Amino acid sequence: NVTLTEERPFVSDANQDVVASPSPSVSVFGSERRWADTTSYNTKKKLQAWFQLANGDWELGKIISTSGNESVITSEGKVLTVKSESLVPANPDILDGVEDLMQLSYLNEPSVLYDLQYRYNQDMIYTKAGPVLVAINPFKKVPLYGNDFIEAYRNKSTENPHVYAIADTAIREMIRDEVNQSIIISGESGAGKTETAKIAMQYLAALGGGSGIEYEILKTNPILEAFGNAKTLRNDNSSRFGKLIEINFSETGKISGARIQTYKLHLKSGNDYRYLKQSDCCSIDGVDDALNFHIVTKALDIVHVSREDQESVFAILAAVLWLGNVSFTVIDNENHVEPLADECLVTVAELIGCKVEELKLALSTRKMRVGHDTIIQKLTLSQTTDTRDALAKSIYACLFEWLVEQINKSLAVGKRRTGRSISILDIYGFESFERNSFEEFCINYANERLQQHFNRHLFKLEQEEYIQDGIDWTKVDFEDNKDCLNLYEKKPLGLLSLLDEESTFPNGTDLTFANKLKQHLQSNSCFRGDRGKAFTVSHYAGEVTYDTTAFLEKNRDLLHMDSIRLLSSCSCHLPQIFASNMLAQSEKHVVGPLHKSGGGDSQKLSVATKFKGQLFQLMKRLESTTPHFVRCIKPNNNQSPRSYNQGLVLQQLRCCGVLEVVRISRSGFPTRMTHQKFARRYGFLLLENTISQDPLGVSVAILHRFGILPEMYQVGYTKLFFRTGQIGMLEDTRNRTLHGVLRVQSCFRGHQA
Ligand code: AD9
Ligand code: MG
Repeated sequence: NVTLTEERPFVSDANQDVVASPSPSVSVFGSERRWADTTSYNTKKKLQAWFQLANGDWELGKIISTSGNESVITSEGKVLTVKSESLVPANPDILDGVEDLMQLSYLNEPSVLYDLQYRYNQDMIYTKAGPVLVAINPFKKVPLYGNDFIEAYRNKSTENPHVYAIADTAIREMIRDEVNQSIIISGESGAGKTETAKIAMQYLAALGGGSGIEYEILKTNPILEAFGNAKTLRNDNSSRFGKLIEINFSETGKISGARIQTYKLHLKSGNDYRYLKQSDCCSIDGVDDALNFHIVTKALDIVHVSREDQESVFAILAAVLWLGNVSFTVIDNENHVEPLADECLVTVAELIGCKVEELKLALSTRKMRVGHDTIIQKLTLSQTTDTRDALAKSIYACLFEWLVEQINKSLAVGKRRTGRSISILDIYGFESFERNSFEEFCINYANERLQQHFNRHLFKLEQEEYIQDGIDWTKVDFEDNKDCLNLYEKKPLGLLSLLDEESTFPNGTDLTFANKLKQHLQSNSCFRGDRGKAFTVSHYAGEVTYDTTAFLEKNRDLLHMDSIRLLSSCSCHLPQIFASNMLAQSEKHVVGPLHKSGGGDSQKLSVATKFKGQLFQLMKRLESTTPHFVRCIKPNNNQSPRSYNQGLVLQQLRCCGVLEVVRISRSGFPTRMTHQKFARRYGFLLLENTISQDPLGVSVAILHRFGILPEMYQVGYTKLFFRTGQIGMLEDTRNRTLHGVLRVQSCFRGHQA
């Protein structure tokens, strides 16, 4: 039991309106990018405070004495002397493990970290941060799912934060407001996004089930995972595609169909999936491949992919693997090569249904248009290998798209699309590594857009509450990330435009690209040109330095027209479908001033531009929905249960904007209290008798009597709104007047009892 002295900040006596701390850690209209976390505060005796260890972890201590700018604290039997200003206020024990971070009296980084850890240690992996659900990957089975839990959330007999609760709110709001909903799940690789998406689907299927289609929808998971996931260093079952699944509901709230949109992003696949044998990860402990194969074929049956088509699917998979084994031999003294006409080449040709000779040409030559003539250029070994790999990748990508198409056909809603939908987005989160390349450059751009969506939503929520209570919301200033988005998107002088321009210049290199950025973007506050080929972008989640090595190459789509033509002429069952698709697409993309200089086979949309196009489509779809946000957090890098790495968690909380939510909620008028409550709580501090007066009158009198500055509060119809820290002063006075010493803990218990 901790006895708290009167200097202890106010702890609310009602569950719902706990008041924020009096520590002015954020300048309200300040330009700080991140919410300050190490603000010092009155280091009074006996207070609990956080101090930082050499390794960066935070530890809890109790202040014994303070002299000058140093404090003596005890922590786990040790006595230490620390700089007072480095202490960060800790919350009273009674607030240990609160369900919503907003309930914390002191909202600082160590307190947030501690709250999440406290809950995580008890298998409470879900916590709210205002409107956002934070989910920490348990890396083990936790007893939180299944019918009993679904039932409990359905009939609202539990209020614990949960993905089920998010899904439940989505359904209710969809029906109540007749607005489509979306559940946006983000986080690092291995943080649990795909599992979370499945858990949400499980709930939606249980509540909206009945027609049987929900069963099909759940079965799409093993199929997409079988073809779209791979083992990586960070996740044994890592999704190699972003996914938006839209589940359609009838007017009565029953599932009527679904649609899946994938964002095959041309990312990572190069390194992560270059022909199975190279990475020595063909078996995973505890995974039964034969059983999984059986599950997948059964699931394909359920989504109406015929056994014949399934055969073709596996034939195409085999073709991809054989293609990887095609080898080359030098044919002249200019180092040009052609493929060996061995078993590999012959098998590939047979499986995809083309002549061996055609395949050979497509792999070893390139048609170029020069003026009105077409010339045939022979390729060197590295060029042919690239061509081969690009072909294999695109066959695989087409196969995957074809599967998604089949699934969508099977799940298609009836022709009448009158009902509403809930979409679940499972997409990569913000990434920042020691070395960041083109992939991170694209992923972080997408996250910057999603963050903007997120900010706007938060802003709207706040705004609604202010307007509802008649508050002037123009006084609330939220930080925006539009400068960074501008840096990416501005034409012609933005990161994406400059990248595309340089990618089409025959003499463009990564270095000329980096120099061009420095030349044109130096004035943008979110950009910094670094030494050599690097540049730094100031993202909402922090600075990221990108190395431009291979940017141009990755941005140019390597698949050449020759390969596309080959695929479109194949006779086998499946490529017909997708190759024609592809040809149509690439022809569509020939237009546009960007690619004028390319000529011949390079007239295609760049990877970054395609990415941007897809992102805009995605945003358009999301913008017509009411969003719900889930942020998945990976507590350690070893995929192991019961291990919580503070530094790792903190970095993710920053990247996924959880700390931003906290900051945003503090930058407006985060403390709210009804007139009645305010009058009851502080009315006795007025000298005059207030019993007969109305609560609003008493409230205003209190505000005046204690000289609270007009810019520090707003009076709403039903509530008073305060800036951070204002209530603390009143609370001090109240406590001193009442007791001198207040036992917060027992007072709180008394209330809860
Ligand atoms: V990636 O960006 O696709 O590489 P995800 O999707 O974020 O990644 P995933 O959902 O695949 O991660 O989760 C990784 C692993 O964590 C799973 O295979 C499970 O073993 C584990 N996991 C995640 N969430 C849960 C959970 N709620 N309960 C139990 C979980 N285990
Ligand atoms: Mg995943």
